[in-house]
Amino acid sequence: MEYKNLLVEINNGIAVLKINRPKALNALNSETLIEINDAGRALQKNKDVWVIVVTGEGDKAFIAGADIVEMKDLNAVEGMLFSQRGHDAFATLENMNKPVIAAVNGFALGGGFEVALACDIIYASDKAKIGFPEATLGIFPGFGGTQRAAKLVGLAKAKELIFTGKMIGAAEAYEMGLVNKVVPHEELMKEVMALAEKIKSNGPVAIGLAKECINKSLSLDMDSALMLEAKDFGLCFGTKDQKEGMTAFVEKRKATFKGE
Ligand code: DAK
Repeated sequence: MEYKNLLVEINNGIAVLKINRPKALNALNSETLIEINDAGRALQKNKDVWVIVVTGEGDKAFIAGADIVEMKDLNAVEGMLFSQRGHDAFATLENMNKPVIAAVNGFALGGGFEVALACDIIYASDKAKIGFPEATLGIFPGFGGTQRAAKLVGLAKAKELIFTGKMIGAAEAYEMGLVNKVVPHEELMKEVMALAEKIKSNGPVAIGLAKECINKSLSLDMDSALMLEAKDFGLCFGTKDQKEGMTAFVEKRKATFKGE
């Protein structure tokens, strides 16, 4: 599929997926949601990709939310379709068995911050502005924001952000636990790529399984979650990577993983 609103670059096992509508501050229209879903699925299947980075084109915005111009006149059926496109795209990012890092390079508002929340790790530029302005538009975060934000920062802080619609800076978002790290704007991609490289040096099958265990734990009781962990842990022992990792330790050398 040719993308109109996305740039996808793959280098040495790391894919950078860039939302490319800088004139609209990378706002998510239906077309972009379909493209994110398609690109995410392709990256999931691509054996040469081990880590994915999501960011926004331009210097100003990660994603300034869902496209208000498109949403404004939707009827109920179109609203449902828009919602489904969003849910498909977000589920693809969240459920792929590869780590996904959000590099928040500017405004990350509403559905835009919800994209970051569907990623596994969030690094933010010190110029980033984060918030859920939906209530100012008469809606509320509907791409998983009420759930994922509350799980990250607790109910009261998530409610404060969502009820007020206020924008906060990266430092406050970090203090709250909304983002993993804040870095100087110019250093963002360098730091994110270093993180991606660090993750890539480890066993990708094990990381994918750990991601599944952590994500599923949110909707499972402790016994079921531990059962899943035991099963996934066991699966590691069926991989060449586990043999290589432990053999390398015993032989006092660095492991070379192949994702097998
Ligand atoms: N949608 C469409 N266009 C947008 C946009 C957006 N979200 N954000 C910015 N733009 C466009 C502006 O209209 C402007 O276009 P032109 O006028 O140049 O044609 C261009 O980007 C530059 O924006 P500004 O001129 O406004 O730039 P400023 O630096 O002055 O302000 C800003 C930057 C980010 C503070 C401001 O643009 C702003 O407040 N933008 C809107 C932010 C926002 O409210 N985002 C939340 C959208 S609501 C759903 C689930 C979830 C959602 C929807 C449905 N379902 C389950 C169905 C999610 C909803 C949202 O995300």
